[in-house]
Amino acid sequence: MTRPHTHPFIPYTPPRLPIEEGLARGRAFHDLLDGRRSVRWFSPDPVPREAIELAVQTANTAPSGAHQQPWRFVAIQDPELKRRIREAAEEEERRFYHERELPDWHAALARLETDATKEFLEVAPWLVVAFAQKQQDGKKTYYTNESAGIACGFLIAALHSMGLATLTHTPNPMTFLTDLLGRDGERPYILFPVGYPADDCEVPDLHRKPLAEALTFADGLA
Ligand code: IYR
Repeated sequence: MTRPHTHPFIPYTPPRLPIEEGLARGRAFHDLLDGRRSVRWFSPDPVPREAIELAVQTANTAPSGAHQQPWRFVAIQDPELKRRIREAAEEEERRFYHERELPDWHAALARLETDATKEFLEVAPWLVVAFAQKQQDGKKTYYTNESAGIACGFLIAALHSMGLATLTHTPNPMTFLTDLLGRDGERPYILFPVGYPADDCEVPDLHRKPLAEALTFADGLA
């Protein structure tokens, strides 16, 4: 077929999998991701730079609004910088937990037993901070948050596939990261500690909601 393109297009014809094989791969992928949990207790064991590069390379395959790829990941292993980030994050968290009047939010978090102490920001061998680029070269980006969010999802899956753990940590507000990391004009989006879970790591006993609550087949007009 010849379509009247005004920009370069290339054929995209990935091999079609027999459906049995597709479903088997889909089940294996689900089982892999179903084994993922957000971790707050990390081992200090080192993680090679290559694992971080690979995870970000995978995040970088995410679809994005107008293909603007409005993300930037900053990877940190310097102990002094991690210490400064922990200090600033804990300052924000102390306000969040002890000064701000947010009873509903605090109640919703109770089962996670989180508090203002963020030891993992120093213990995890890497911190990876995702920034969302609201602008690029002075021009607005489109669907910035959705795009950055999808890229972060890919990052989380890539890390898990390598046996690494992470946490979608969002100190609130996290503008201190813009200053500490010198990323003017970019919005700190998620802070990911990355490493292996500690030998005595625990996670809250939480469960995925049933498929019937996550999926509705809309058979016809509502
Ligand atoms: N940023 C705080 C509070 C917090 C908020 C949500 I939403 C969570 O899912 C978990 C924690 C903290 O990191 O402790």
